[in-house]
Amino acid sequence: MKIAILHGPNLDRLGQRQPEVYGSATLKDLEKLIRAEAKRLGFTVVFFQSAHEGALVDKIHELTDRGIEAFIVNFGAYSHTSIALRDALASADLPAVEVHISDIKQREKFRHHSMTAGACIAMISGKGFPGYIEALRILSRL
Ligand code: CA2
Repeated sequence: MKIAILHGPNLDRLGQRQPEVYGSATLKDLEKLIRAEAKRLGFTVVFFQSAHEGALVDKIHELTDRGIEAFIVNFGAYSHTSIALRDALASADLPAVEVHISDIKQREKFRHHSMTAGACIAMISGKGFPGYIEALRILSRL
């Protein structure tokens, strides 16, 4: 299975600030962890991060047209607001799992709802980096 892991704004800053919320490891460390588990499961993974909503929309369409088979997404703050990203995932019509490193339900009220999770088969929140491993395993069972 070919899976794309998409990250939204500020996630490229992981490990640099707020370690009490997001831990002290970097996005590169996270990619390494995901790659190792993906290899065990026989998955091919591609990574993309952008601070731009439209760039994420374009990437979902581009990857879909090139035959990607599933998505793992953490759109960061856009998760809470973006109908465009939700529509892009829905139009791809592929299994997607949303991951949040922090527990969005235990944080500020404006983070409690995810707009984009409605286009996903599952949402994992508050489990740190292992949440991405859980997402891979969910996809491996499909
Ligand atoms: O918990 C998550 O994974 C979030 O998607 C992270 C987003 C946040 O807006 C969501 O509500 C929950 C923000 C990522 C910001 O990452 C930072 C990394 C280093 C320093 C500061 C922020």
